[in-house]
Amino acid sequence: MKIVNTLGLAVLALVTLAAAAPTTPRVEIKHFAYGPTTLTVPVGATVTWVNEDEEPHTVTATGVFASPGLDYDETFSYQFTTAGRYTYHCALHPRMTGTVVVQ
Ligand SMILES: [Cu+2]
Repeated sequence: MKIVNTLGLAVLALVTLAAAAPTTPRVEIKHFAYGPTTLTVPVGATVTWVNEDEEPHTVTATGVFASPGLDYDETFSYQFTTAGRYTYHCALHPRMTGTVVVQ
């Protein structure tokens, strides 16, 4: 009985943790690449990009959002309120591309 109770508490703690975890997904820009390249988030999530390169980069989804040039350690955030597949790139280095899947 004691074991069952302990297990129940552990499960409860896990569920509480999951519910409390804020939805703040993060994309790191490093070595001229977005990581993860494809990020899947729920509708309503705010994604934050952080530039960890010494080179400036942008986060540009034409017609949806466009960050200014981000210097080292600068961030850009965008809240996705509509489901869909969003591809973006760096305006300064167009070969850098990434995708956010919102579902
Ligand atoms: Cu760039």
